Amino acid sequence: MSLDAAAASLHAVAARFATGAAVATVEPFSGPAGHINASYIVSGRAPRDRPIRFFLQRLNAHVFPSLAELMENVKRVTQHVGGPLRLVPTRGGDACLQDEHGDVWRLYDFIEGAVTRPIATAADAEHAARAFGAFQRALGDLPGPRLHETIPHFHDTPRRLESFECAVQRDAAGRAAGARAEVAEIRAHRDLAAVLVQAAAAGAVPERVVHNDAKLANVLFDAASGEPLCVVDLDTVMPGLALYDFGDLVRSMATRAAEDERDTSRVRLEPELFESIARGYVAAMRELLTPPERDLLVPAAQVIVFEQAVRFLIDHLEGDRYYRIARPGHNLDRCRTQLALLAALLEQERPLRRRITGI
Ligand code: GN1
Ligand code: MG
Repeated sequence: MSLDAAAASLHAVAARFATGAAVATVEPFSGPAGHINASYIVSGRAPRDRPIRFFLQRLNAHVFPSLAELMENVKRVTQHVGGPLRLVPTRGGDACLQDEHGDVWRLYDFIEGAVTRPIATAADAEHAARAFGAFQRALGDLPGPRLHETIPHFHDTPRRLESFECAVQRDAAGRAAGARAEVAEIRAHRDLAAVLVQAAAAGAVPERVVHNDAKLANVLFDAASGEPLCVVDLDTVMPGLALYDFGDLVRSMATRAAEDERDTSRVRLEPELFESIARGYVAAMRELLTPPERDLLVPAAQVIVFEQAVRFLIDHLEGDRYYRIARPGHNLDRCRTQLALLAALLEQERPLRRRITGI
């Protein structure tokens, strides 16, 4: 498709939503928009010539088996939680639309004056952890039916490990030899995989509606006040364990290194950041958090970081088909960062546990 044709079809997609505005431009979103969907900013004019913007996304049909079910979840969750994250329906009243190529699109109000944080300060970490805790709390009384599993077995770490062994055997992109050290390191930590699924199977920790991608980049902060505005990226909100979200909070905020830092010597675990995360999360969850969940907070961080290392390495071995990359070896760098963080979480387990006891 030529550039002009591409622009015209984006424009046509945006015009099919009930924005109440005349669409002027649709441009690729330049901010951090995740590794999975494609995001655009729609600018237009509302009545009385007021400028107005929207956030348009083309959903990734390779990653999510049923986009209709996914959108059913997102609609229910945004309506139940309230706040600034609002879907704009199509002119026909649907939550999303399918274009003539079969691509599925959704539109949100653009949240003006919001920023994400690439790296957390202690205050950000506490705020973001509180926001995710409050999100889980808000969804504690979501009326039935049970939400759809938008990606089945999403945090089934043992299953991820099996896929990893298959990816190593198949070596589809011919990269296994170049990742020998990482493959060995993952195998050395394989016992971690069962920790959370076993706790769940034994009935020690309850199923809840959780976010499942509780990373720092998925919290919008008010640019002026620094307060969190809302959590975003609700594609994986579904039944799961509170501990999955706590694990991702630690994964994304307890270090000042970026997820794709190339220099792993910079991937340090900051105990004060960890403590801020735990304080914010525990404060927001209050009595909802059971003693067994509390006991598993540190192991959960280890498991989720391990799982993410596994997932990045699978994608590297399979030729970067899942996560969008910006450079060769990107997923291998991401895997190494997770492994460095995992090593620190294992080494500092006792002092981290003490910090939780002190909260
Ligand atoms: C993906 O969509 P995005 O970039 O926020 C992924 C998460 C990973 C995360 C790692 C549906 O999230 O599970 O933890 O990348 N989402 C999906 O940064 O696989
Ligand atoms: Mg996502």
